[in-house]
Amino acid sequence: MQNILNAGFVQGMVKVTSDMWLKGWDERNGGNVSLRLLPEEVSAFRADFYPEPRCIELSQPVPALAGDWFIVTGSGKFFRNVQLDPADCLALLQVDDSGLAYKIHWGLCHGGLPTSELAAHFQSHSVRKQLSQGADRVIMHCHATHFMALSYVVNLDPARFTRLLWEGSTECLVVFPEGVGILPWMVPGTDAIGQATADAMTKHSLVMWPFHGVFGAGPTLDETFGLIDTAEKASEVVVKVLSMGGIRQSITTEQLMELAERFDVRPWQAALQAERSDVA
Ligand code: 2HA
Ligand code: ZN
Repeated sequence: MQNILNAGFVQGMVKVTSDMWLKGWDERNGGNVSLRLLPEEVSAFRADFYPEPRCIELSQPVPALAGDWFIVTGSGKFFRNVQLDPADCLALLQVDDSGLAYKIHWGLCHGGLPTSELAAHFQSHSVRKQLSQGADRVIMHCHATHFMALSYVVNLDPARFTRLLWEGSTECLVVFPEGVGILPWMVPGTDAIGQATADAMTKHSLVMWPFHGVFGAGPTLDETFGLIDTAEKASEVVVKVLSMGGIRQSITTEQLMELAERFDVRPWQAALQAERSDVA
């Protein structure tokens, strides 16, 4: 039997949380990550499971995730500490067959609970799993600095904001052709913000929580980190451009359409036709 600390999914969570900390996106206990696992990925590590797993009821049922396994970050845990003690900072859990509760089989070795944003993660997983026919397995939340800074100055219309980011770097339209959804400001850690996030995830792989941060969805930890990193990079460019006096020239609608054709993506039409959210 292999040690679960060497499992690819534990090492992957260590790497991504460490990178996110180094990016400055996850101060204190900010941010949370969940990765859906297949039973065959988990079964090799049964020897490390708790003999009597803790069972915890969900505040909102997730029938679409019945029986599914997840590794998630723990509530109140600091991303900078995950690499030092993954068994304390992470939790391996399985949703029960009714989708009403879950059991913690490994991790949180000194007690505690999975991420306070579990509702947003599970509701979003339900949506993305179905939408992507099982391909999407990661939900990632962080406080990406420039992305959230923009929420204080730009028009918060999702199509106009998407257009602004697409113009912020040539690769953006290719990386997130379906654009960025935007919620109103809401209290975090609630079923309501979880439902609103999942609703936005029916159309977008990126969702802005204004004055707070970003949610991203993708097939792997690498892809989802890369998605948020790309949006954050474009946001940083836009922040610098605005600080230099604003946009004087940019990528045109025709050029965005050329990009879409070359890379065979279908960009969100509303954003392609939108006027950029211009605050200069
Ligand atoms: O505490 O980022 O949104 C983790 C969070 C809550
Ligand atoms: Zn947060």
